Amino acid sequence: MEIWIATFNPNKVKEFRSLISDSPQITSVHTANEINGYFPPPENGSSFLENARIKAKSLFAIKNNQWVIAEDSGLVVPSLNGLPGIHSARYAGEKASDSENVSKILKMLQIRKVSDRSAFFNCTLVSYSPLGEEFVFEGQLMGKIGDKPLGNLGFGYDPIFIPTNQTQTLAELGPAYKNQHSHRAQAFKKWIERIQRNEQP
Ligand code: ITT
Repeated sequence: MEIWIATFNPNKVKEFRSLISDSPQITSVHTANEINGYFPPPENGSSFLENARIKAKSLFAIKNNQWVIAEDSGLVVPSLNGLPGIHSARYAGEKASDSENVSKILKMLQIRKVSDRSAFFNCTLVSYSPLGEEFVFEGQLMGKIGDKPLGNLGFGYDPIFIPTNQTQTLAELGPAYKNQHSHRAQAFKKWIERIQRNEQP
């Protein structure tokens, strides 16, 4: 089975490839940036689901005889009214770097004198089968925001996110931990289980 992943984020691609390496039924993996002249659609939805669907539909319009998957993900901090949420990639500005986004979270928590630093990562995955059936799965990783960035093994907000029952950030825990527990891993594993059931006679 061949799949196409509708993402331009190389860190997501790396994590998906690692998750897929445990799934022998997936024989080849392609990503949106292999398609000449294909640009990411504007993510103007108002939820993770809407944005994931926009990305999946846009790639499926071109690859409509293949399995397509897309996901929209982000960090949700309830004490900051759910921000950055669907704005995670661009929280500190249109072209913001990961470290600028991280600094903005730490600054907002400080300015607002927030004592409850609990947070979670969300991943909403939307997939289309070659027949056009839609599948939606979600994964969440609960935790809290640390006091300062620590570790260099991840991307995005990993250096400030400490999962529940852990003392280190995701960027210290590294890919083996994320592969097992992350929001993306949970959503992907639900998808692959569902697809396997579909394939059984
Ligand atoms: P695509 O839309 O091309 O997939 P993107 O980076 O724009 O790439 P999103 O719109 O889904 O993707 O935004 C996700 C952002 O949320 C991402 O850029 C990170 O800042 C953050 N994020 C998502 N998953 C994360 C993870 O596992 N670790 C750290 N930060 C994460």
